[in-house]
Amino acid sequence: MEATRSPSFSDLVTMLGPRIDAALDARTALGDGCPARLREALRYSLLAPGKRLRPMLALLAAEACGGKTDAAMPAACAVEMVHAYSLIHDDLPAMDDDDLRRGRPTCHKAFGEAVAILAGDALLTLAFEVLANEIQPPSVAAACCAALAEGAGACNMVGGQADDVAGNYECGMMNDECLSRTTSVEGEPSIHHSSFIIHHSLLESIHHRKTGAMIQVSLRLGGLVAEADSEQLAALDAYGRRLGLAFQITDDLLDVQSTEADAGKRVGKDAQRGKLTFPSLLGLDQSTQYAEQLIAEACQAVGSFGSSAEGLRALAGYVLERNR
Ligand code: GRG
Repeated sequence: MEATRSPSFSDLVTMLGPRIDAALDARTALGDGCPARLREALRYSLLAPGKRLRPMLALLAAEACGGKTDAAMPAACAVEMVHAYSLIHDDLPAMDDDDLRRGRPTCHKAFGEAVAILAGDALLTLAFEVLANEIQPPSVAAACCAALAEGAGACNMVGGQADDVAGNYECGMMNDECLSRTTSVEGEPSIHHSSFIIHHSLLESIHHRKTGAMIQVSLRLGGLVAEADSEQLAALDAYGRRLGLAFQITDDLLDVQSTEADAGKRVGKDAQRGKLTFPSLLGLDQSTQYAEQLIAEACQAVGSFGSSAEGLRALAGYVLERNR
């Protein structure tokens, strides 16, 4: 980091992006048993020009907690591998049915559905292989595997996706199970009588699980590698929870306001499908204000780290400004 001024997001991308890409490249050379087409497909999606936010969060969290970014690189690779798998599967005809991702044809468009499903499966399993083999000491590797499994699993990313796919945003489709696991940002119980609050809480619950949990676990892995104490981990969690929600709000806003060329993926699909989103619930201005409030709170949450969290603050600022 430069001593004279705080890094901007583009400084972070310049410093960390090529290191992350090289680390992902090296870990997907894969041995003789891997069919060439499977290797090609998983590398096609993983190495495509994504923003690398989750790996950056893992590295920056390690740095904030006094650790070395080199030590956190396997964790950074693991979260990007899980993220890339989730994008490949999300784009499949059975889910979001998308043709464009990261500015390129989606994996199944380029390689066919069967290879795309298997490329996602391979990335998911490779993530855990990388953590188990490369994180030291073994007790920290085990903690990282458990945390990533929890963040990516049935109660978080997969569960949020399942509710999303099932259309469980609709009031009429909400059942007791859905309501009982609905929580607010502060984690308070939220069985409310107002339909607005129910919709708002349910929307946050789905997005927290589908998108936010992977953002939160990226930070947690960085903290675990740096052997952060429980206070530091709690601060990273608080930052991540708010960043994840703000990230989703800006994703919803981009779906309304961006172009396919800028976003590198199809836009306008939420409205087309009549999906409940932050802009449809709160309107554009209030959604923007809410995202700004969450980012301010996220930055406050890591205030106690001082200058070692400059990178986390720069990344939080970028989430508000991003155009893709
Ligand atoms: C298939 C189990 C399973 C889960 C899918 C990631 C996901 C869950 C769905 C993607 C749908 C989507 C567009 C969600 C909104 C937020 C999100 C995850 C956007 C994509 O992440 P970015 O913007 O993408 O960080 P890049 O390509 O930059 O890495």
